[in-house]
Amino acid sequence: MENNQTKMEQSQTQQNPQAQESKTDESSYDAKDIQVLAGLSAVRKRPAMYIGSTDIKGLHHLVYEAVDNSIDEALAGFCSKVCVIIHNDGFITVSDNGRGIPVDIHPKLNRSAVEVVMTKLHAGGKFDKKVYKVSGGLHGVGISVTNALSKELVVDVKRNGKIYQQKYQYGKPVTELTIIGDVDPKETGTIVKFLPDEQIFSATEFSFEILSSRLRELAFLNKGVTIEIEDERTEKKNEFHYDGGIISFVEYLNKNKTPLHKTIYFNKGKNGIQFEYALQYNDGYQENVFSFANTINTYEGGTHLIGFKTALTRVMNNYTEKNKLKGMKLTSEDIREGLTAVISIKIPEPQFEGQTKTKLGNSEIKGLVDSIVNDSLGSYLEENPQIAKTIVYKCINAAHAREAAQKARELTRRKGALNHGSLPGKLADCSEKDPAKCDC
Ligand code: 0RA
Repeated sequence: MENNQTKMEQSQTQQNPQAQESKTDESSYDAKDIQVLAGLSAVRKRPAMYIGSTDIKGLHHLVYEAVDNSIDEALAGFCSKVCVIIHNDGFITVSDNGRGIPVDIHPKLNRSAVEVVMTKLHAGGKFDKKVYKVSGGLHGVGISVTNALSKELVVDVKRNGKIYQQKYQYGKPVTELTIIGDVDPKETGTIVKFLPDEQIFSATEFSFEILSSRLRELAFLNKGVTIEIEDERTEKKNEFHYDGGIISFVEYLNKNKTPLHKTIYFNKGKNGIQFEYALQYNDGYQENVFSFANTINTYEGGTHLIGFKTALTRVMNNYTEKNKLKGMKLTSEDIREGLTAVISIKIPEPQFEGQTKTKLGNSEIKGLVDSIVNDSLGSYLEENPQIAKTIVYKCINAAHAREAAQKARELTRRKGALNHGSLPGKLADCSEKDPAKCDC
């Protein structure tokens, strides 16, 4: 091994004099060993920096990081099924029928690609520079973080008609990558089984419900992929598969409501960015808009959501004006009453901001989404006047209700001002501005 390494370094140096420079950080055996271990100990020292927290939420992130690798393999077109099994003994398994992590020796790092993926921060799908990692955990840190925060982890790879296995503890390999059996050469995939480190996490029990709801979301966002979850503790099982993608998502969200029209859906690509949205109004008053960036639920919104809302408001007002349906201006809130929508964007370099890193920050996205929605929804309304009218009347109704509510509020306030002096005993105390004098 050591000899090979030296030869390889020499030939690299001969071919490319600049390689000398990177020799110490990437290709020298000792240096890269230290680099990997430094990465892992950084994760163990400050786990929250990598998975958000060390509570129940962080615990489940370990699973999402593993699942995201399988989803990426599915998005690349090589995997159709992902399975999660919660075991009785605290272990959890994530498996897929993808190509299997490559088992050959990574030329620069002189170790198997399996080991690199499992131990190197950010090593995830970066092998192939042409395809960017689309799905990504909270911070897209990769499965090595799951490994670093696990007391034990076993990876099995089915590839080339063999089953390869390597075991780790606290992220460090404790065995070589070893062939443990044969398999039909057509059968390929990756199986990762791990036990979270109870010294790191304040909670170590996986929740079937929490995992199910995220896996269902992932199945909606990655149409055609089958995602299964099984709980050996309770024998509960779920299987998620949606050929309709986010159209199915919207219909799922509206399942207990009365929809006013068939779901509107568009999917557009521009400059390596893919944006899709699905929307359907129901006869209720709630706004139910979910936004995702690279399959991450952007609870705090961001530029994609702003672009979508801005365009939606403009398109509806333009249509209303153009068709002389009503003289009044519809506010963005009027337009989102009874609206159920899912928007999903996939971009090469997402910037996540905000308190929980769930706000998309990329500034160029706002205009791009705005223009896609403006054009596609604008034409859709022109081509589907019946649906357009249904939606616009719903929005006008909301505007009337808003104005009526505003008037009622003003009236109540005026009355309230007149009555203020006559509040009885205890309640009157509550109107005191100085908290020291207030006993409620
Ligand atoms: C690196 C390169 C390739 C696949 C993967 C990683 C991979 C990683 C994981 C983790 C869980 N499941 C996975 N499936 C695939 C490309 C493989 C090739 O070129 O054959």
